[in-house]
Amino acid sequence: MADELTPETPEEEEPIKQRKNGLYPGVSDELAENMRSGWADTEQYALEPIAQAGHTARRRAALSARFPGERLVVPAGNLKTRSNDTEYPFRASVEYAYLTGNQTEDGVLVLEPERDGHRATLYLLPRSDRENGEFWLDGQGELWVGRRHSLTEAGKRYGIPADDVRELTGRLAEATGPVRVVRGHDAGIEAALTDKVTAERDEELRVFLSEARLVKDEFEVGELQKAVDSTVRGFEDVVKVLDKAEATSERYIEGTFFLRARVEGNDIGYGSICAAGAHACTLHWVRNDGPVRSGDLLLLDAGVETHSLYTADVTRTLPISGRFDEIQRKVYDAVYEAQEAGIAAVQPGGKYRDFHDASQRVLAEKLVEWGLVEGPVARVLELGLQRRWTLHGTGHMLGLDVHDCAVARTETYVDGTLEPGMCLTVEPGLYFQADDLTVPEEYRGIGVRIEDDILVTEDGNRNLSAGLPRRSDEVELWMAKLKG
Ligand SMILES: [Mn+2]
Repeated sequence: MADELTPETPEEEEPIKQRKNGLYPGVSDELAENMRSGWADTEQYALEPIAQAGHTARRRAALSARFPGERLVVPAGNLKTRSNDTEYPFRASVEYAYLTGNQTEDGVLVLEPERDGHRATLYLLPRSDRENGEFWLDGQGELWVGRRHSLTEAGKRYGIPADDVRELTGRLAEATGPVRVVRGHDAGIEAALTDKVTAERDEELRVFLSEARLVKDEFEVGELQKAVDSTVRGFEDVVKVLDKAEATSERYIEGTFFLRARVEGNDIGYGSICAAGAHACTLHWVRNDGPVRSGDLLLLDAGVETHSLYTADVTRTLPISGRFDEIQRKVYDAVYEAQEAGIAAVQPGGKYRDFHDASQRVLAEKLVEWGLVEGPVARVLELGLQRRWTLHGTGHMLGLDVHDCAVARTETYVDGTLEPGMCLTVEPGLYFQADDLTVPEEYRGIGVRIEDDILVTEDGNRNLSAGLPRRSDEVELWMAKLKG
């Protein structure tokens, strides 16, 4: 005899799915019947398209024109397990977000070739069926994860007709004709296409979508500005609580910035680097568990990501006490001068490499002037000797990824020409490791980076992050005002 928690399930009936956490070990027929009905119609009949719907349509049109007659498959990706039955927060693939504006896990954009262009379909999980119990008994049921758009609603919202994603792998397996898929996001979709695609042709699709993002449209520029504006407020938040950070650790800074990112945006765009003292010399210091001491510098490299997934990428190096000491100011002012030279070199029609070369030249000059490396400067630059202390490239494209357009070809990016609408960081730095015996002791443990987000315009550039002061005396004034 079965107890009431484990009812016998007749063979002919679909067995009830059990959640992994075992909250529903069994369900009586009466309860199952009860749960089917008594729910209001919540269909949203008057939905407006998302703000960027016109832009995503233009982006899909450019993609369609590049690959006529081919079926193109762009997955959003799936949830990734963090441990046992918990998952990392989901972030849609940039290719999918760029082309649809949608961010739903397991979503797939498919462009079907037609005689003229392509027909786009957004494949999504529809609303939960209340009849078969999936609404409340399945882990993906809306009762557990929240209401989804109906397919009709999604179609209106994103300006793309939507269909049931559970039908897609079958359709792809049966489909004929040339097809390409953006790899690395959805193993199930790739498995359905395995006999039909090649790595080389798929890579061409990925490269195209990376290069398409080099020049930002009006919507994207607006989002980047929003991301930067929130980031500016996040930096102000941090300065206001430096005394609390001193009483605790770098984690207080990380948490303070994260609060701003989550309240105003979607998230942080990358792990915040909250590096006090010599930690500033560790380029990707994200452990953020060190002490914050008055008299040291704080290198804060952080960016808010907007709800549409565009991120800022800003760095300031701040004196925790509010005042730079002599050697800190000397290093800081050199980096500032290098950044000024770099920003001035961001010009439409100019070479992408120009801003890097301009910044590196200034830094090499300073290192020679200070007697840390033997000149002349031309020799230092030719042999790259300054790199012991400059360490990294001077910037990168910015957008949906913090290091955006990463698979663009060298000739269109690193060896390319700047165009209006491109957005990049200019972020020179000088880093003297605590154990660097080639420099006088007073330099050791000082790391300085200044990073701004620069938009190439028709007649020059615009610093999107000009809301944060950069010159050393202006930084001190700004901090004094915020600390009160
Ligand atoms: Mn950066």
